[in-house]
Amino acid sequence: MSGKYCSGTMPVLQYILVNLWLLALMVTSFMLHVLCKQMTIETSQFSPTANTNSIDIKTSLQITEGLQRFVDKLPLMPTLKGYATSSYGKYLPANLTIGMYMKPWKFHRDLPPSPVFAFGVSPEDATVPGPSIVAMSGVETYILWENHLPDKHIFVIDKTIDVAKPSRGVPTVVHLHGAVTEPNSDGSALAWYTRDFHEKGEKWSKAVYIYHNVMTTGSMWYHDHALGYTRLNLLAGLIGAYRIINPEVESRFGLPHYKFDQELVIMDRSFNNNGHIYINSTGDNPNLHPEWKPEYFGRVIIVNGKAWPYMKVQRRKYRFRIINASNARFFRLALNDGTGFTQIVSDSFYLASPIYLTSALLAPSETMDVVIDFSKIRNQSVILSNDAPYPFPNGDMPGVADSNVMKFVVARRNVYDSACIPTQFEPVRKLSEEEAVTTRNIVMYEYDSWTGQPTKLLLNFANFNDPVTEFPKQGTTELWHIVNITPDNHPFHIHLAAFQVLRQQKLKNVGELSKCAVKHKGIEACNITSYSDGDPVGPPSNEAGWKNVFKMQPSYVTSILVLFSTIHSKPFPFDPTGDPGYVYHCHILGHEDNSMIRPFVLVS
Ligand SMILES: *[C@@H]1O[C@H](CO)[C@@H](O)[C@H](O)[C@H]1NC(C)=O
Ligand SMILES: *[C@@H]1O[C@H](CO)[C@@H](O)[C@H](O)[C@H]1NC(C)=O
Ligand SMILES: *[C@@H]1O[C@H](CO)[C@@H](O)[C@H](O)[C@H]1NC(C)=O
Ligand SMILES: *[C@@H]1O[C@H](CO)[C@@H](O)[C@H](O)[C@H]1NC(C)=O
Ligand SMILES: *[C@@H]1O[C@H](CO)[C@@H](O)[C@H](O)[C@H]1NC(C)=O
Ligand SMILES: [Cu+2]
Repeated sequence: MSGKYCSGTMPVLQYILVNLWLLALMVTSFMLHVLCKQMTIETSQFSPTANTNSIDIKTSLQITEGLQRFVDKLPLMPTLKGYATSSYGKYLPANLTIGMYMKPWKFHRDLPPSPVFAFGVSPEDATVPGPSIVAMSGVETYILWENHLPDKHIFVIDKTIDVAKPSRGVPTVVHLHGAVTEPNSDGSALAWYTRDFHEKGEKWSKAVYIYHNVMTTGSMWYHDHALGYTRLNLLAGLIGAYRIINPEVESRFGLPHYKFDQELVIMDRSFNNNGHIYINSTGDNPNLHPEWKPEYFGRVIIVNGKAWPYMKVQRRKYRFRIINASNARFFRLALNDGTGFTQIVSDSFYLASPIYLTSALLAPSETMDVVIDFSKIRNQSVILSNDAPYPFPNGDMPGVADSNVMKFVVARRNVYDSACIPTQFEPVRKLSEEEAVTTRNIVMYEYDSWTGQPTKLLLNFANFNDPVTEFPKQGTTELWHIVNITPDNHPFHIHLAAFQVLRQQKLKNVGELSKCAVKHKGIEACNITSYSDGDPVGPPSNEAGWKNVFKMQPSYVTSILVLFSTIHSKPFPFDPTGDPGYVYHCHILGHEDNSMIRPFVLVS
């Protein structure tokens, strides 16, 4: 059944093992049940300090450090089917209505409920993250995204950046990250709307979005993208997972599926002692921007809406679709006993072949599918940990709180596991530099105040609302050089198009290059070659295939080949040209909001 791809157990042996397992299951299930129950009774008498309303970082951290880890069970988000099935077994398009609601949410057993913005089919069903949408490859999903949010936001809004300005209400617009979507359904930052479509942005054109689900398979996520609000709307909870399935392709791979295939949506948050999500709402340059800060880091790691949860797992393989939904925190994930795992998907795309890793670096908004084989774990539990500095790569090391992500409680006995990790997936067609019809330079630049605090970050020295400068021709490949002369690593994301990383070239004399770039408002006049430091390097092997986000290292020029068609070079099943176009941007949300985001418009 899993054919030539599979490197698992032999079929006859499998058959015997299945039968043995079924027998063993009947005998031991009751025992296991009792055992598991015992294992999860972890005692903790922590209770939060008296409920005052003081919004002060010390108290917030106190709560954070005092919260007991691994006491809440990992929630599995509700799933919504984005397709229907006819009586003949044919897959048909489906219509969904998903609302955005304000509601209380328990992030931890010992935290009071936090006001959040949550996606769901009703206020009662709304969750953080929102429901996981399961779409069928090649079958359209129509979604009416309804805004039911109140007049006032739960966070302070900074009106001094380029921001949606309704007279009241919370502006939102939904973008499906990694999707191949028509411009009018892509969630343009200017297509925002408030409750009941009362007020709308200048590029709003329709209420029901269409997702063509053209990709063969994919793990993606949906989130808010409203102008100048993205960082705050995501912080409030407007995030959810979305996957495109393809039974025909995936049954050949034989990977873990059904309940052994789960999303892990990871984010970081801090809390006040009254349970409210804490954000320091004084800007770094308050005279210029009263609230805006370039990054947000929380000290509590939240997985599927719970702080440091635990998950009981069987001693077998599981597939996890990990989505980094944090604002600015990078995660370098590892199992704390040194056991490795196998990465199979990077940013929605299967790798050409799986890669065994002992740790993996995930930037904000990046997604990664891994298989963890818990039969390899010797202990009864293992912790998924994080050791990425924040800001990445030169910031502080995480402490005891944020170095823990979640805990897997592993059952004692081995079970029969029919899932396997194939030795190869589909070959990835390598784009070549020769096929690029256009070359573009994109300079990442950070403006600082006299105190050295960032005041805004730009791409090519242009604001979001400056005229469009990129008009790629649909069906073509382009070579983009991303020149990062800021001190930060920026996860660079392009809507619609997938890309491949060609090379990363280190730069020297960046101060001088920076002066030249500022003087000419671009680097065309600066002879970038003369700033090369050493030989270029390729992407890491687990990022050598298709990508929709790539981490642009500071003082590097990273060259990528961008394909403006589907990855199988088929035309888009919709008109990708025209208004409101698409965007490319940094996925650190504070950067994107001010204003590391630029439009591009496809032409035919
Ligand atoms: C979805 O909605 C469209 C109209 O927006 C309608 O034509 C279609 O029949 C609906 N499909 C389903 C499966 O309800
Ligand atoms: C909030 O941020 C401001 C500006 O960076 C800083 O001066 C202040 O100390 C911060 N407040 C707390 C409680 O950390
Ligand atoms: C998540 O994304 C943020 C922002 O890009 C990044 O800083 C962080 O390292 C990422 N975490 C993981 C686990 O990838
Ligand atoms: C297994 O658990 C024990 C006790 O918690 C711990 O001391 C030991 O380091 C663990 N072993 C591994 C390989 O993680
Ligand atoms: C750019 O710099 C390189 C390396 O220093 C040099 O070989 C080349 O001639 C320069 N090109 C121009 C146009 O000045
Ligand atoms: Cu950035």
